[in-house]
Amino acid sequence: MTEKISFNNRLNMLISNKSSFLCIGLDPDIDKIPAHLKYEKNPLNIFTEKIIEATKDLVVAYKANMAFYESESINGLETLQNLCTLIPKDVLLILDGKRGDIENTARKYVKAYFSDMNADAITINPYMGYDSVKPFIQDAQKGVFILALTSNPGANDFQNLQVGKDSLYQYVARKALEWNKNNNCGLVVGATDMEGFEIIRHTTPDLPILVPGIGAQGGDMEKVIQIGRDRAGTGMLINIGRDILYASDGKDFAEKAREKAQYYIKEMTRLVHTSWNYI
Ligand code: OMP
Repeated sequence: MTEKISFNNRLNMLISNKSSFLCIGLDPDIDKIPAHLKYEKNPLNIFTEKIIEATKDLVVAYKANMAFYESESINGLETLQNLCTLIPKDVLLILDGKRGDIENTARKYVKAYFSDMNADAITINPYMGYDSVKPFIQDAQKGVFILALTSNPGANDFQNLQVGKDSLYQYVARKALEWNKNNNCGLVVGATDMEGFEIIRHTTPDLPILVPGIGAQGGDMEKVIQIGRDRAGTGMLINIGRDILYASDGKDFAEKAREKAQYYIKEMTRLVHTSWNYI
């Protein structure tokens, strides 16, 4: 019988055991994958398989962004289904769909992602409120990462608005704390607004944070390592997509992706040792 452990505890155990925060973003773009693969029946699938094969012993998690699969019709959906079977037991699979809908619909997402595809966690958009989030957080073993402060320019349109004394993103972070009764809620906080990041970390000292924005989007990894960890020195996944996936556009793409992933892990370890835990 497998031991039941909450998503957040499992995540933190894996981070500790692997001494790494690396989450590779599986965002395979048909226009960016190496040219020699384009003659294959399903180029996306081969690319995804090779990247997973080359990096699966290095990562804590993969985050597969649904858009890159859904945009390739049947080939994309087959690739997504296949990739869900390729993830080792000691690696987490996060499906990134940023879902959020009425409860009746949310239950269908739960079935699709948590039961059928066996993902460990998903990203959700909290805009529709608690009843839209509730179905995703019933099973303690399955986690959610709730959008709080995103890395895109439009983050400023709503997320920085004042709600009483808080910014909206801080209010969302407080809500996530309230919803974390099963120890399976985390937040998405981009690496592009470090002031906001720090406020969120102080508001929720122990919630896991999924951090996009390092690599292609130019986020500051040193600062993220300095302020992003929880009080135990865990509680954070740093997602890197394009900078690893497209490390080479030649036949050595998987090997080069592995080297890039190794570079990031080394860099994370170095920064952990040269920075101090801020909380
Ligand atoms: P790279 O910029 O290629 O490393 O990929 C970033 C990934 O994180 C993409 O899948 C984005 O859709 C996603 N993302 C952001 O870039 N910014 C955010 O604020 C939130 C996400 C996300 O929820 O994953």
